[in-house]
Amino acid sequence: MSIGRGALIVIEGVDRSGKTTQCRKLVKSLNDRNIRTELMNFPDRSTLTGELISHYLKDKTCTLNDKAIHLLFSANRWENHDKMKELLENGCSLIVDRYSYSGVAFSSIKKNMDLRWCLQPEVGLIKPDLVLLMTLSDEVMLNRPGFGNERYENVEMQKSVKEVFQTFADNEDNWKVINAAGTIEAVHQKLLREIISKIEEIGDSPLEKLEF
Ligand code: FDM
Repeated sequence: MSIGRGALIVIEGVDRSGKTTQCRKLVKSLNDRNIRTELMNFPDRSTLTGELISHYLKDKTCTLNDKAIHLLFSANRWENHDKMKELLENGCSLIVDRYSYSGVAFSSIKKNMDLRWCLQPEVGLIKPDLVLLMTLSDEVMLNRPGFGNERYENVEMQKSVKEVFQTFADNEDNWKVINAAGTIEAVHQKLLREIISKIEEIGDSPLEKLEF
């Protein structure tokens, strides 16, 4: 398929919804169809801010002001902004495992954190062409194999994050909800269909910036 610019596709969802597995499969399927695609994920732990973030997530005794860690997650995206723009402008699509919306969701549910404040550092980043929200009922989410050991990997936090994601899905024009309860292959096919149709639709339209 020949396209102008690449598409920015973001996959969001709670832990255990299968995001990471699906992102990898999507990149492979798109490349197999000659749609040049790369995988990215946030937080990108390979950068300087990513190392700090990874330390914060792994070491629950690490105390860091909630606004400071929020800005670090955002800075981690800004660090990758120019590279993303260049790849997209050169016709490479990106499948991104978490983006600004995870940033806003995980921070804004904390005590004394204001949603509007959390949105601001994200303004101006590249707006995804499509955000696919992988949803699971609480029941299915709780029956999937256990959480890891990092900060935020607990049921209460995941339930609250799920609500913020749903609010985005209800209000943002670029969101689509995908039920993640099926088999890996069935969910993959649903996601792939949405992405291919979006890539066909965007053609050479200019990249847009996030605004809230
Ligand atoms: N997370 C992720 C945030 O709190 N803010 C962000 O901006 C992003 C991108 O980091 F609990 C949280 C979500 C998750 C944790 O993410 C690590 P991965 O996908 O499990 O590595």
